[in-house]
Order: sequence, then structure tokens, then C-alpha cells
Amino acid sequence: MEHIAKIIFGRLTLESFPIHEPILLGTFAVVALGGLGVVGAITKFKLWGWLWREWFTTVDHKKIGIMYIILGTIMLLRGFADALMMRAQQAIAFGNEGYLPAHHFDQVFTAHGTIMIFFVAIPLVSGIINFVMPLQIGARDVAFPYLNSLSFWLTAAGAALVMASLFIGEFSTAGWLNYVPVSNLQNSPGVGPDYYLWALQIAGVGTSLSAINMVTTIIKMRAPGMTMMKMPVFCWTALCSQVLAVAIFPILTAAFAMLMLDRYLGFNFFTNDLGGNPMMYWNLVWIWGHPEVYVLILPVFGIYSEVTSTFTGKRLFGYSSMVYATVVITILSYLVWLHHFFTMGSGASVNSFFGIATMVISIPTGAKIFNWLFTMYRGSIRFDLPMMWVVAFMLTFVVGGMTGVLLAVPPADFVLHNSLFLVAHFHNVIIGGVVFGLFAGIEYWFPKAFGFKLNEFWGKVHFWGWVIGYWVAWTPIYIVGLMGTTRRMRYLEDPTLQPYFVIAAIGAVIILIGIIGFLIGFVVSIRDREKLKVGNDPWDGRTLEWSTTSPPPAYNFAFTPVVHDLDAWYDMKCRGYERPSGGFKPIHMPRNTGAGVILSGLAAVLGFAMIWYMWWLAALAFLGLLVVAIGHTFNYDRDYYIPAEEVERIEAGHRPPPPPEPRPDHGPALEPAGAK
Ligand code: HEM
Ligand SMILES: [Cu+2]
Repeated sequence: MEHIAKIIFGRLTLESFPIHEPILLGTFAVVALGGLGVVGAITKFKLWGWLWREWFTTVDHKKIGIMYIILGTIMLLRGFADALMMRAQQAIAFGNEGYLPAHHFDQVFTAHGTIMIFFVAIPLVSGIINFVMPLQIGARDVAFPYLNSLSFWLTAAGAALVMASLFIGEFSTAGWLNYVPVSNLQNSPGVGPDYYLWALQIAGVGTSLSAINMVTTIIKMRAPGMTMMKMPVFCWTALCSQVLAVAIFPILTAAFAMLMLDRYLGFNFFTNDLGGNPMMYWNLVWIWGHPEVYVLILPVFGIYSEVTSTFTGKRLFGYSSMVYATVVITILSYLVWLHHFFTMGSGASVNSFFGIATMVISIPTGAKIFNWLFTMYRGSIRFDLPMMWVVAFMLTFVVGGMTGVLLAVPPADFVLHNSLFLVAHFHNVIIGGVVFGLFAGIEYWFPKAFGFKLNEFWGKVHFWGWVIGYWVAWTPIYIVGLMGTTRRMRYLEDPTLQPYFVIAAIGAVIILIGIIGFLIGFVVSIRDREKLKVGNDPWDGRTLEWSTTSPPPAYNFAFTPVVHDLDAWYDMKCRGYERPSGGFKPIHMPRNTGAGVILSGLAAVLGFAMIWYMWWLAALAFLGLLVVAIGHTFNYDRDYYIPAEEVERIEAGHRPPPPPEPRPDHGPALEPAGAK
């Protein structure tokens, strides 16, 4: 009997469910009830068919972008819940054990880091690139629409596996990069590291495919006249970011694959025996890891650039220096990974090289800061929410950049590595840089995606909660870190440190207020959508996405725009552009397909089966993957035409009010040709 159960369920037994852990059980109850509620509501309102046809199977880059953002937002709630748990534990655990058992605490920091990077930051960045970039370059869609759908669903499948680990089995305890030796089979015989590996391999394939797709789109699908140096800065930063992603993700995949061989087949790449070397794992994951932070922040720098020039009503100062700075950062970011283990023992020369290379990155980054400042200088700045995020970013990020330069000095790093100072540094740049920028982007492009603005009051709650909360939460951590407090500690002996951790916990609660404001903002704005309705170009934008309707039609542009200048839409407005009202032609469009979502579902089953050693199920899922993938190649019904009459009908329904008069502070409405 037991033998048969073992064949069917592999390692999965009743013991795998956390019935003895009240915290997990409570969470499970909440998630299960919430999930049942959602499923029930969708069934009651008969929305399954609509969801499947319009969203799950869509290949429209705009809808895929929106789904990425929804995924990232949901996972942000999970990642933040983990953060609150750690903050609570560290605030009370002085001279006592606190409330989280050690094994659970280790899973929490691992899950928090993994989720925040792979399932919050990456999906949100991908989502914004997906939504905005094709519109900005005047394209109908991305280069490979079906691949785009597959990429998204693979990411979602990875996220689903991480979520499953919460209630079935356990997650890794080896930190957000699943470090050996903790993640070696010998030290972690359970399923934790396997959940990590399968979730990230599946999601990683999605991210690599998506990057290839975005690079191809930017290179091949720009509107006529849009030379590389007439491309909006956001597209440049997206291009560099995605080129970097194409270069680095295979390294991560290879490193994880080797760790899988270690864990499943007894290889010894990263063990201490038989010639294995754990430091090689650290090397490989950080050759991915350091550039990855630039994969995230470069597009966000692009968002700041777009917002700054729109809300100051001026062309971006130093466009070409911005482009060169982006390219230089892209290249340099590849050369600095060893600063993550200065203490490895590679010697003074190697450490000096990597220290100096790291510091050099601050030069092009600083150049960008000055470009934003000079754009704002003597502009008439409108402090709407997107612009408020830019200002908060500049003030916050600069501090994080400087503590980064400090950590790049090897002797200083010998003292500070593995301390909370480092943790404060990277939260400083990732929250003050990436997260603030994503929020700026969401506020900025939301009216384009849905045709109405986000509620301003709740937007401000969101803003102040995060900005004040950030500083309250992380300043004390900088201080205790500088005093030598180690990271990833479940409890501390020294009671004089407690006040700092209590303040940090209060800061996290203030951030919680910001997050609640963010969520309420969506609900309230959707309720008041008629009142918040705006035209196609509510911010007086400068790039092509503002030239089409809000929301844009499936085909984006009835006629492909022809570009003459940087800030193409501003240029068109100056020249008195009018939307064409006739002469429409049928438009060639890609057809929706369920292949992406089905393949990803099978990939998740494959991962789950491999994690639990259910070999028969793994074989079946793998076979299923092959059948569906090959079957899809025989699907010749992949495109259709939107008839000209329908285009005409859609365009007539969306006829916008005449474009606003260029504001007087924009300078002369019609600059002489060639004037800069
Ligand atoms: C929103 C507020 C946030 C709070 C309060 C918070 C809190 C924490 C805490 C308490 C730790 C563990 C520190 C320790 O080692 O003792 C941590 C680790 C970490 N956080 Fe956050 N975090 C936040 C947001 C983020 C975001 C937005 C990201 C990335 C996008 C992120 C990425 C990470 C990573 C990668 C780790 C390292 C995990 C590890 O040690 O393996 N965090 N965070
Ligand atoms: Cu680094």
C-alpha cells in the first residue's frame, strides 16, 4: 500500500501539508476563501468565457502588459506580507525567540526576496515595456505576439509554483538566490530548493523569450522615419535592458540546471566533494544578478525621462547623452559582479578592478540625474503624481547610489558585507529607484490604458505612504548595519538595538498604508471612471502613444504614423495633425490562441511533479508539452483581417476632441525646421 502511494504521490504525504503551523493554516484559510470567492463570482457572472477569449488567450501586447502588471501587483502583496512578518519578528525578538520558528523565518526571507525580484519587479517592468513600447514606436504589436502570450503565462506558472509551496511542502531556506551550500541536497533534502529551481526555470524561460521578443520588436518594427536616434528614450532603455536580459538569463538557467543535476542526479558541480566548488555557483548567479538590477532599473530610468520631459513641457535635456549613458551602463554592468564577494579571497588586484569598475558606473548614472535636473531647470513643472514620483526618486535614489559607491570600496565592504547596511542599500535603490519609477509609470500610462485617470487623493496616500514609509523603515536599518548588525537574523542579543527595529517596523506599517491607498485608488477610480474620464492626450504628451485613442484600439494605429522628429507626437501637434477620417484599409492582425496558457499550465504540472518525484506525472506532463507545442505548429489559422468598414466604425466612435493648443510655455509652436 505504502509502496503504491509512493509511486503515485512521490514524496508527497499528508505530512507535507502544514497542518501543525497555525500561521500557515490561517493564511491558507484566507487565501482559499478569497480564491473561492473570486471563482464563485466569475462563475456567477458567467465571466469564464469572456476571460478566456478576451484575456487568457489574448496575444495583444496591451492586454498582456496589463496582465503582467496585475500579476506583479498581486505578488507585491504576498512579498510585502513576508516583509511585514520579518519586520514584526525582528522588532520583538530581543532576548526571546519571537514568534517565527527558525525554519519558517528562513523561508520567509527567501520567499520575500525571490518574489519581490522575480515575480514583482520583473513582471511590472515587462508589463510596462509590453504596454508602452510598441505604441511608442508606432507598431501594431510586438514581433512575436504568440510568444508574448507564452512568456507571460510561463512567468505566471512560476509564480503559481512559488505560491503552491506555501501550502504544499515548503519553500527554500537558502536565500533569494538559493545559495549553495545551504541548497545542496545534503543540507536541504526537502522540496524547498526544488520549488525554487523549477519555479525560476519556468519563469526564466518566459523572461528570456520575452526579452528576445522585445529586442526584435524595437529593432525591426519602428514606424517609418523613426531612426534609432529619434526613438523615445524609454524605448532605448527598454532595448538596452532587454539586450542585457538576453545576455544574462542563459547564465542563470545554466547555473540552476547544474544545481538541478547536483540535486537530482548526484552531480557535484557545487558541492565540496569530487572537485565541486560552491563559489562557482555564486560567480554564476551574480554574473546574472548584478546586470539584472540594471535590466530592472534602465527601463525605469526611461520612465523618469518620459515623465520629466512631459511634465516640464520641454524636450529632454541631453537626449543623446542619455542614450550613450544607457549604453555605457549596460556594458559596464556586465563587468562588476565580483563586488558581491570581495571577501572570497581573490586578492587585491582583482578586488581593485571590480571595485573601480563598480564606481565608474556612477558616472553615467550621475549624468542622467543631471539631465533630468537640467530638463526641469526653468521648465514650468506640473506636479502631478507621476512627476511627484520623479522628485521622490531623485532625492531617495541618490542616497542609495552613494551608499553603493561606499560598498564598492573593498576594505569598506570587508566590514559591511552581509550586514544590514547592505540590505538597506539595495532596498534604497530598488524601492527608491525601481519601485517608485514603476508607480510613476502606472500613474502616467493608466489613462492611456483605460481612458480615465487614477483618483488623485488615493494616489497621494499611495505616494506619501511609500515615500515617508521608505525613509522611516530603512534609515534605522542603515544605522544598525553600520554598527555591524548581520543580515538574515531571526533574533538579536543586544537590547540597545531594539528601538531601531521597532522604528523600522513602524516604517513598514506606513508603507502598508501606501499599499492600501494604491489598492483603494484602483477601486475608487474604477467606480468613478465616468467622472475621471479624460481625452486621448491628458498629460499633453510628446510621444506616439498619446496620438492614438485611450484605450487604444486593438490595432493601435489605423495608419502607421510617419515620424519626422524626436518627440514625434509633439512634433505632429505643432504641425496641426488631424486624425484621418477616411481611406481606411483592412488591418492584418494575429489571432488569439490558447497554446501559451495551456503550455504554461503543463509546465507548472511538470515542475510540480518533478519537485515531488512523481515521475509518471512528470513524464505525462512532458509528453503533453510536446504534443501541444508540436500540435500548435499545425495551426495555420493564426491571423485575420479587421475589415476597413470596421476600422472606420471604430475610428469614428473614438473621434477625439481636437488636440489641445500647444501650451505657451512650450516655446514657439512651430519651430523652424532643424531647430533644436
Ligand atoms: C516594501 C517594503 C519592504 C520591506 C519592509 C522589506 C523588508 C525586508 C527585510 C526585513 C528583509 C530581510 C533583511 C535581513 O536580512 O534581515 C528583506 C530582504 C530582501 N528584500 Fe525586502 N523589503 C521590502 C521591499 C522589497 C522590494 C520592493 C524588493 C525587490 C524588488 C525587495 C527585495 C529583497 C531581497 C532580494 C532581500 C534579500 C533576501 C535574502 O536575504 O535572501 N524587498 N526585505
Ligand atoms: Cu552588484
